[in-house]
Amino acid sequence: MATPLESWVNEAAGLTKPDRVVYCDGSDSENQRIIGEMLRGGDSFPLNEKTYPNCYLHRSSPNDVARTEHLTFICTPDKDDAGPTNNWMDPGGAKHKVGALLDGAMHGRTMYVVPYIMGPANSPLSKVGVEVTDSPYVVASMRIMSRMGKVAMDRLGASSDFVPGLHSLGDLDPMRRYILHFPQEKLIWSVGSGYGGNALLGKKCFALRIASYMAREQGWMAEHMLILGLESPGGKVTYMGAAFPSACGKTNLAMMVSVLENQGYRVWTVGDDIAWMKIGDDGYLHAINPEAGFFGVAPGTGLKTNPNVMGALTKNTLFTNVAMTAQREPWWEGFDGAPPAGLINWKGEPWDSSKGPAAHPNARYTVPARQSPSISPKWEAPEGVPISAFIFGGRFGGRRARLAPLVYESFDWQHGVFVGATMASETTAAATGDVGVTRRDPMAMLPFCGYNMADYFQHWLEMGKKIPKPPKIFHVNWFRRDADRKFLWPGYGENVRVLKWILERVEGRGAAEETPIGYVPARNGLTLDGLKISPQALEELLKVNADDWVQEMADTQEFFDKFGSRLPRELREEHEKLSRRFQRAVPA
Ligand code: GTP
Ligand code: SPV
Ligand code: MN
Repeated sequence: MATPLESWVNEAAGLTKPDRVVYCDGSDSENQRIIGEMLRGGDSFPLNEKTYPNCYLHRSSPNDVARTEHLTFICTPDKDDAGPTNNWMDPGGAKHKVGALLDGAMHGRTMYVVPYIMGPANSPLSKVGVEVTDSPYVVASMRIMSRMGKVAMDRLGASSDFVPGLHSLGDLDPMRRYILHFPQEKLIWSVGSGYGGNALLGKKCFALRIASYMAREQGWMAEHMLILGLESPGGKVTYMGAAFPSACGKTNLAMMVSVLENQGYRVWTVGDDIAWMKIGDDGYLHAINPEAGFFGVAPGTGLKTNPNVMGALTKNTLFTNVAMTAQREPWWEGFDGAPPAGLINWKGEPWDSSKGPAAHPNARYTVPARQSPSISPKWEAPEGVPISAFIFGGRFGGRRARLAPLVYESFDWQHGVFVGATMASETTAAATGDVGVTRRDPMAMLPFCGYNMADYFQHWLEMGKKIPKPPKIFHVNWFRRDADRKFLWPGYGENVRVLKWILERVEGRGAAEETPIGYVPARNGLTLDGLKISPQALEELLKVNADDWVQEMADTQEFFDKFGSRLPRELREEHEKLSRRFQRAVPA
């Protein structure tokens, strides 16, 4: 008798018609064969074996360098269950249309069957997925990003409790590219892309879109959040989850080298992108990182801004769409210093400055998490880590660049949900389309929520009532600019100063000042020793401009109206409370 896994694989093979089917066990010898296949494909290259052992450069198709949100669909029988922020297709229609593209798509190719666990192998919070794919690059990436192969087979056994994902490169034509999610069936189909979140189906497709749907059904949370532990003098570690939209600083914050290390404040990395959280026996929300690796943005990450990341990347790393030096070493804008002579750009051409950036702005590294010098001793704890604070944030342009102060604390959980729900951020190179356009991105989940966002808000509100010791909720803005458009805050390792204030607020200390939007640090609240920042810049960073917020509240109204009567009443209530607080603060 075939197991449920085998039955599904046979069905997928029947549709895509590969020449052969290979079940992956995750072993080193198998990995060597997969890498060999990847190199034979012609778009991957070994890097310098002395300085970057077991590292490879992969160049994806130039039209396939980022997630494609307009080609990503939630397929539910009722369109309203996908909601106004998702693209929707009827499940039957979607299978008919995309089934035609998958029909025979693997002809002449190998179908790899990749069983994987999202989460530590021995954690009750973890879940099994199975991806079939015709891309050896995807297999090699999944081996870094998840617990893959035998360990997953052992956990699954003959059970049908797994999330199947069918992936084919197809012909890589964006006209024939679809990323489909069937949340009720817990099924994923992806065709026409070999890049990142479109193709490594355990990440955004399963761990966020399908998992967010499961989480609401089952009373837990799947969030686009890094997880970090802040160690304070004496060795106590306080865990925080932070949701920033794509390419807005999660990996960098999670792996930060603290400038306050000599005072005993140090950051430990549990996860850099996704958190699965469940209420623990101790009343805290406990988080695990479902991933085993980091798929991080390369440009802007350098020896000065983030030595921890750079230290992790010198072995066993796959680089995608970075530039390569004459010594066959990876390079990108922000690496360290000026571009070296003899660079080959991400497209494989000799580079000069007339050709634009040498690395693609969404160039990435795929690295095992355990290689980070900052990896937390608790990063694979089966029970997860207790979360004391949630932090929302983003990258802001235009008027918004001076809207949110460097940091503020919400009044309570319900207000915190409002703060997350009304988040906005600039679009980045992580997805195709215009960069720098400010849009609403609630809880950084706009591209990743597998169901109606209004119901997602409701789920957050309900979780708040159920968690005996709920995290306090904060909002940060590392990207506030002055009149000359220069960043007012140095960011990166200096962000620990803000984390320290957050920790103090969690512990009921920390000097704060009440404003209509929440608590901001009092003038003496932030630890600023050793930082050169002018009193004016600090004033500007912490300012709450009433005029800007009045405009913001009108925008919020418009955004909320999209959800009609499905929007939770509590969010309208918070909106009204906010405007009353401003009226009180600035009497007409
Ligand atoms: P995804 O993997 O797409 O979800 O992105 P992410 O949120 O992990 O973003 P990441 O940390 O990779 O940062 C993306 C970009 O923001 C990089 O170019 C960083 O250099 C830049 N960045 C990160 N942190 C800071 C900061 O504190 N200040 C400034 N100015 N830039 C930052
Ligand atoms: C993001 O875009 O939020 C990422 C990168 O983490 S990707 O895996 O491509 O979605
Ligand atoms: Mn992400």
